[in-house]
Amino acid sequence: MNELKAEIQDKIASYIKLCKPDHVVICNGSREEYQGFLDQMEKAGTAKKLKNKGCYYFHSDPKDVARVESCTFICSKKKEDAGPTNNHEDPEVMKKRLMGLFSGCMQGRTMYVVPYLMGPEKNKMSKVGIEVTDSLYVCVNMYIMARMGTVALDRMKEGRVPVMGLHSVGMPLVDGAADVHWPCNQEKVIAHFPETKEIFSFGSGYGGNALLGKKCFALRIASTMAKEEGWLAEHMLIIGVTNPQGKKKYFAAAFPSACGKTNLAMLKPELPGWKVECVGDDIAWMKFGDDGRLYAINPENGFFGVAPGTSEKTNPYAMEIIAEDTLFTNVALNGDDVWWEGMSEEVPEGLINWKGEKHDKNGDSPASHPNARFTAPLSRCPNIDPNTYSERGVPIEGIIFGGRRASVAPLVIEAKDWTMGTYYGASLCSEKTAAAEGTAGELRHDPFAMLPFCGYNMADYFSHWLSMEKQGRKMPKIFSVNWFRKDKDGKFIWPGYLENMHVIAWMFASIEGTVDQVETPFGFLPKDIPVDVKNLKEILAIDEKEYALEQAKIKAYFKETFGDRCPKAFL
Ligand code: TSX
Ligand code: MN
Repeated sequence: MNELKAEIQDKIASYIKLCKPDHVVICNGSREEYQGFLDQMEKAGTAKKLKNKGCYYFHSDPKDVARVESCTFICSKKKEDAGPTNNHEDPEVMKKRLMGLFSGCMQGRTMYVVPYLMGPEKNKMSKVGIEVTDSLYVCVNMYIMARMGTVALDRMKEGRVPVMGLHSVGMPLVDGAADVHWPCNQEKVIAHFPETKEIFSFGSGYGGNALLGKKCFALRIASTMAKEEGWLAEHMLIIGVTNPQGKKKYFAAAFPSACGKTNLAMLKPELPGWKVECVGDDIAWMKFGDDGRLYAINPENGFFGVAPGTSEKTNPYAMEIIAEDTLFTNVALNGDDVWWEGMSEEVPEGLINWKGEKHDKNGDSPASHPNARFTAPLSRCPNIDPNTYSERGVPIEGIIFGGRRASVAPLVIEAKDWTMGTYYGASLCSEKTAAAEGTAGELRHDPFAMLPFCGYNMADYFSHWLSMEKQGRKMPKIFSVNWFRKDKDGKFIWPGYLENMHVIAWMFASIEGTVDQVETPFGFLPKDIPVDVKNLKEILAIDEKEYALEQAKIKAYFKETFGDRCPKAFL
């Protein structure tokens, strides 16, 4: 730490003075340190060692189970710079509130200083951060999800400036008070300062609220950096696809939640001769190279995936990944093993649910929390792409936007140009499923699947995407897909899962220029996809009248939400 620039040391000293921890530990990111942290938590009873090698179980406070969007703020000087889709707070007002919350918040606890690198060690796009936290759970998860310790400190010594983040669970232990198994605070604040590139997170120990390298840095802060520096920070998976002739192309894809993004990232194709390899399942940083091609990296070093629904059938590679060296949070316990809804048809006897109680098989509540997670190293992925750690990144030739749509949206449609493709991204939406929240079938807009993750005005983000097209650049082709069309009886028409390979193969061939297409005003449709699916014709075509009507609704949403700041090309 002593080798670090004075400003960084001063900042950490100011965090110490504010939070008043009993001890301070600078993390080196070694395997031994990681194991030591796990042993410490096992001893304290906050982690349970599982049957499988290197696997541990954690469960949270029932009031701290997911990201808290209503407590997430973009603190830019001007409200318009946060835009209509973000919560905004004045930086001075928020700093004052934070000083109050963080004051003495680490008494009786240890402060861990976690230096980390987002992106492969040798890649120029990679960036450094420091997360200061009072949570060991955060430290072990950061060890898996980012490159932690010396590798990041070395970059900082070379002069790279870290994004600073201060995190506290918000439960000081005063007068020798005993700790609880999952400390947190009723009051939660996740505050981002895009102008000074700082993050403050208070009150939650869970996932995206607490692992600051992920959503806070790699999406919200990185998207503002990307705007300033002319690149893209996106909520996208990255896959490499090889055809039977041995030709390879990379795709990046954005889906709103509950569309099976992780399943697609780990696709195990059954189409003869085709290969899919995984670079990442959640975040892509992309930048045009000197050769005019768009290069992408996965800034993360692990998977923080939703466990329920993951099985040998839906995602065989994920099941292999989580067999060792994996941390589980809020899943059900099956003896010294884990279980979740969807893992097997049969519910095992004698489960302990995610709250730590005996599971009632005949009751209404699930054994695992619907947002239960696995944290596993990227390197455990059986189909990890060999270029995942490359110096250049991987060249993206196709960008995919997908939504969950029972009607209107076809299986796949290709944009005629970059502007139309950008419009596809901006129009991303899923249908509301629960009848409780508004009308089922009503559209829930989630532009670029970035609604909770864009660190600045979403309308400016649209303009930034449009501005990516320049002379001499080889623009990727852009596609929109929908695995979720239903027939008159409410049954899914497309089999999905492994069969999605047929759609990827069609997109691949389209980039090669070797498929027949049908031109419509809204993009190019496949003339045919060689696969035996009942009612296939119904999802390959669009009803132009119905489609035009929906476009009018989407444009009305743009106008109403973004007003004059919305790019004219979209209206
Ligand atoms: O992940 C999914 N994918 C992508 C896979 C690479 N899911 C799960 C979504 C929730 C996370 C899907 N669900 C997919 C899909 O392509 N398609 C569907 C809808 C569907 C569900 C079941 C069947 C068919 C389609 N089949 C039977 O029930 C037999
Ligand atoms: Mn995500």
